[in-house]
Parts: sequence; C-alpha cells; structure tokens
Amino acid sequence: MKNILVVQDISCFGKCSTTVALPIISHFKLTASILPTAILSTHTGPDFPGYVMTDLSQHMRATIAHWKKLGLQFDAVYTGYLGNASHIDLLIEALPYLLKDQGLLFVDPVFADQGEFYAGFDASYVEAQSDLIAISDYLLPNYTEACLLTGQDFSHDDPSPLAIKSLLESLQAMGTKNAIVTGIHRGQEIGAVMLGQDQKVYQSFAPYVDQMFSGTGDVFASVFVGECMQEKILSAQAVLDQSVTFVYQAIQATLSDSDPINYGIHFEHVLNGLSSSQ
Ligand code: PXL
Repeated sequence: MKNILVVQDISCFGKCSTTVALPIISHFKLTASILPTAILSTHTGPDFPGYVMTDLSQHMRATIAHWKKLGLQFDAVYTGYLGNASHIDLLIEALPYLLKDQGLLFVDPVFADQGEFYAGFDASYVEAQSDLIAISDYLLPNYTEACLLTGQDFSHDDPSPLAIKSLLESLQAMGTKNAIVTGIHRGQEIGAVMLGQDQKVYQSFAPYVDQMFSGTGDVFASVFVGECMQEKILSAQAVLDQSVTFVYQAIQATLSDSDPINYGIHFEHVLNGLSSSQ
C-alpha cells in the first residue's frame, strides 16, 4: 500500500491541514502518515482570535531520527502549513531519508490568501519555502501565494490568460516540475490552472461562490495528491477536474448546513462521490 507522509500542523478546531488531509487521503486507499509541525487550538483565521499554538520542532527532530534508524520511507511527502522557516530547513535535510527513490514531493506553500499573509508569516518565510519548492515535483500555491513567490503584483481583478501563463512559468523556473495555481478567478467562475512537466497548460473551473471559505486549498491539495498517487495513472486534466469539482461540491454541502463558514468546508458529505481506482 502506498504511504503518503503529510507534513502540516494539527488545527484542533476548524477543519484544515492534517484533519482534512487524513480522511481524504485514506479515502483513496492510501496510507496517510503524519509528521505534525505544530498543534493549534484552532486555525489562525481572523474568526478565532487568541488561538494557542505549541511548536513541535523537537518532536519532529526526534521522529525523523527514529524513522531514519528504522529505515522508514514514503512514496510521497505532502507539505502544507509548516509554521516557520526552521521546520522547512529540518524537512529539507530529512527528505533524502524520508522519500523513496521514485518518491514524489507535493508542496502547498500555505502562507497567504486574498492578497494578505496569514498571521505569523512574512517575506522570510517565502524565502524559506523557495528552497523546498526548488526540489518539488508538484507546487500548489493559491493565487496570492503564487504572486508573493514570484514577486508579481497581486490583482483583485481577474488575471489575463497571459498573466497566468507567465505566473506559472515563473513558478516552474523556481525548480518545481509541475506548477498548479488555485483560486484563479474567471468571470463568474473560480478554478485552477496548471503548467505540467510536459509544458502544456491545463485548466479547470467551477461556479464561484462569493464568500471566503477556509481550508479549501487543503481540500484541493489533498484530493490532488490522492488522485496523483493512484495505481492507475490519471491524466493531468482528469486530476485537475476532479480536484476543482470536489471543492465546489464540498462548498455546496457547506452552504446547505447551518455551521459558521469558518468551521471549515463540509467535504465529508461529498467524499463518497470521489472515485478511487484502487
Ligand atoms: O488552511 C490553511 C491553514 C492551515 N493551518 C493553519 C491555518 C491555515 C489557514 O489559515 O491557519 C493553522
């Protein structure tokens, strides 16, 4: 059974990062292992002021040393919210031991959205993420993160196809093999655009719901990783379509529920509709 290492925080309330990645990756009949970077009482969104965070650097270091001793290795490593630059350095040093020979590295940089950094991040963190991006197979930033990573201006207007292509090329020039930018607006739609290793551009869009949902990037990336790691190789277009459609369906399920939106999107309602080939 393929084993995917999820390296992210555990937010105990407000569905995102590890608590989203585990059920989705398991749904694809993949083993999901975790290397938690921090434990937080909630995610850091503005609706949860006063969140508490425990840094797990020491535990990360000890875990990596233990796994190294045992020779435990993974078919893929999927990184999301890493919390600080030292976690990134630690991971980069450990990756040669953690990843199998043909193992894949998926990097969702997770540090900003809507043109703004998340709490606790700044330009030095972007710099640290760049080192991880340089060795990644798949890079999955949202539009804000893609602009901050490449030094391009963030625009609240719909980016032109030419601007998107140039953004993707700049991301690929950072060293990743496949660049995927999420949260791209196109009229009444929102979606993801990808520049593949084959130098082809793929895109997928769904209707846009004009509200701010948290954790959508984590849901997207978890489905994307799950799809890519199936035994049966799917086309890049199929992976993108399924990931975009799934997020849209999960948003619809969230809207039909009375929970506050900042609790996270209710992907559980639509998980059974997600096809897994193994
Ligand atoms: O959804 C990304 C994410 C993950 N982890 C934490 C966060 C966020 C976004 O705000 O705060 C702790």
